[in-house]
Amino acid sequence: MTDKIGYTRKGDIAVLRISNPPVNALSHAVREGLVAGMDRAEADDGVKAVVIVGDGRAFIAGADITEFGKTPLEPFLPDLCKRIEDSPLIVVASLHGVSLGGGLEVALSAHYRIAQPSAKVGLPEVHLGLIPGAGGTQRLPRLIGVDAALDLITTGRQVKADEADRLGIIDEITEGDPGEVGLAYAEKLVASNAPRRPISEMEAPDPIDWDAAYDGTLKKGRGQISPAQAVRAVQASVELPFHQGMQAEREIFMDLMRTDQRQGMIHAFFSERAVGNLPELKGVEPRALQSIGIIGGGTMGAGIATAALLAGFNVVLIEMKLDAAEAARARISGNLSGALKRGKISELQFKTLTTVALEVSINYDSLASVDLVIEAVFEDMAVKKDVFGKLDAVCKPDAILASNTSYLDINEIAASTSRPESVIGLHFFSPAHVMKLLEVVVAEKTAPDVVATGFALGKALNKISVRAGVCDGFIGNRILATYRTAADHMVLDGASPYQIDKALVDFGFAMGPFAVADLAGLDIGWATRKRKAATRHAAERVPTYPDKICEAGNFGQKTGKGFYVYEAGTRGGVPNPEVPELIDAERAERGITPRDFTDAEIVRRYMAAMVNEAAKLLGEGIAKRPLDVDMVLLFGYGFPRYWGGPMKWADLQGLPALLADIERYATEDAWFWQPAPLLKQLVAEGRTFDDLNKDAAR
Ligand code: 3H9
Repeated sequence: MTDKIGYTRKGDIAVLRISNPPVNALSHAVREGLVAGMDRAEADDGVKAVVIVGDGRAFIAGADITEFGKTPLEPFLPDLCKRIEDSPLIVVASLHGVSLGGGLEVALSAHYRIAQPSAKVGLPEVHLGLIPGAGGTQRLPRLIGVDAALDLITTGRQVKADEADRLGIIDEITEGDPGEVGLAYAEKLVASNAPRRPISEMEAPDPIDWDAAYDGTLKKGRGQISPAQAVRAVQASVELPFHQGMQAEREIFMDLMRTDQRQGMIHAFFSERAVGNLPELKGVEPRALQSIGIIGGGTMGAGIATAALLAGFNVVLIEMKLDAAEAARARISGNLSGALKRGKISELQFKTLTTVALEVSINYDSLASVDLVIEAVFEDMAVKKDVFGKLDAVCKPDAILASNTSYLDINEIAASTSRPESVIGLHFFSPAHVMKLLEVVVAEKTAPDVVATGFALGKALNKISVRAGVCDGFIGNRILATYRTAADHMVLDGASPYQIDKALVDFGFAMGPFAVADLAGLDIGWATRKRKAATRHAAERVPTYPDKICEAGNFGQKTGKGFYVYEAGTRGGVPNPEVPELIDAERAERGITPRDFTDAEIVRRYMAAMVNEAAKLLGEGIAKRPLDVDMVLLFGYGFPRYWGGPMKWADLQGLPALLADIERYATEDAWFWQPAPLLKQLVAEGRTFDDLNKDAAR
């Protein structure tokens, strides 16, 4: 026995209690302890049944992810599951909290399962680039059939106890202490002479059209391979005897363990948790937050208001005129009725949120007692300064004043108030009640407790909050501007916007950059180009054909035409035939002979531009850690999760080769392709971006 497993006996029942905080992951010592516990129970005279139960907040959250990539140590998890299932004693798993991955697989190797009403079960391995590797793909289909098992395994979704009961995953739901409930259930089973019930001995389920299921799953995965591989493993459960199916599962599991996708997804898992954990905020208490003011009730302001209301804050929204204020209220109600329809809030909550919790006003005095104000008005420094001046005058002294600007200088905004230490950037992404990313922009004088409050707000709103420093575009939009420029250059040199979009969607992005531009509105890029024209370096290559699209009144989806043409009632657009003509004309004007680009070259240049700019940001301290950049791109820019983020992607490709490519591109355009000093340094030292993440965690 190890100290991770407690052994107690009551009558003829032995109880094995797992104690491996925080979530009882199946670390080596837990696996060893469970095997030893089974040995002891079987040797313990008179014991007829074993109850396995978890201490703390979960039964078992799965295999210990921190052990992945290291040499596996015996006993392996599939062997532990076999050891449990093969026991001559009756084995009961008593589930509470979550039973995920290997946790559910342990439960499936028990002969009976009882659960708390609040328990959740699932096989989320696909989210880590894996498949269940301890019999989940072999036992679950035998227990609940192929269709239901494939649904759970290929989506990784968690199901609550009632659904798990309906599906037949668990046998009983009983509220109470999991140890006692499990014990009582085991006593009942023993008293009624219930048989052992090994799932491996159950009949194989009926087959389905495996190739169709595989193809459909592969397509849905948008480049992610593990869900489709899970189909093949489930197929083995139908076509092979149990022990051979287990071998097939193990082979697929081990193959996936060696993939970049597994590394990328596990990087994403840990980074998602590390991103809000800033060394500079250790021991810093956030300010109290109950009520939030919002200036501006357009799409962004209304989205932020919706998110804040759903998180339980009182909201005071300020607009300039009464009709605009009422329009803002209508927008928020519209957003909230979406939440009502999806069952996220009740009718009563909807009523409370749209009336009691929300105040819409045209008078800044209504903000006198709010704890934090988020300004979401027009992107113009003079307008922002005017708003901040008014806020500074009416808000209580310790109220935090935040700007949702996406590129303006927060230092300058802060300097226009009497409380620069209480000014911060909170950059939401539209629609703000849906998008997960929040950039917390820390200005020169922002106080640590104000930064901590920004992060506390992000957490309350269920966002992934990332610390950013002040620069034009902060982390996300500054990097976007650069990789978008790389795409623009490729168009000038011979690629079409449509080939570029397709190559990047095939790489795994949710959308390509030109489709994104159409969605955001082409007028935004147009305004940025005009704004930057005065300070532009002579060597910068900026295409003019997109200006011509805008001059004709075509701003993308909202006008029905941009890079694509959008027919009413259809999703997505078809290429706008006018665009290639405009591009041809510009190439002719510039004397460019177009050349072909392969899809691989498109991806390589686009990604190289992204990584190089990110490395510059890191070198400047705008982003503190590579993982911060990764999370911005993952949660705000549709970057494929299975690559872990651009910095993880770069590590996986190898930094020396990437730097060599950037230096080669620089022979064509030395201005744009200036290698980031940090990238050169890492290559010289033989280090990776992930090494910098590790340095930061020390
Ligand atoms: C698997 O089982 C493979 C098998 O099929 C086959 C094997 C052969 N391991 O998320 P939280 C840590 S694959 C190690 O903040 P919450 C987590 O990093 C596994 N550590 O809390 C964090 O650490 P820190 C399949 C883990 O309440 C702390 O626990 N299982 C593991 O919001 C708290 O986590 C999964 O994929 C783990 N398995 O959510 C489940 N899980 O405090 C993955 C968590 O230092 N886990 N930690 O930052 C989750 O989904 C959530 O963590 C959970 C709790 C729902 C459990």
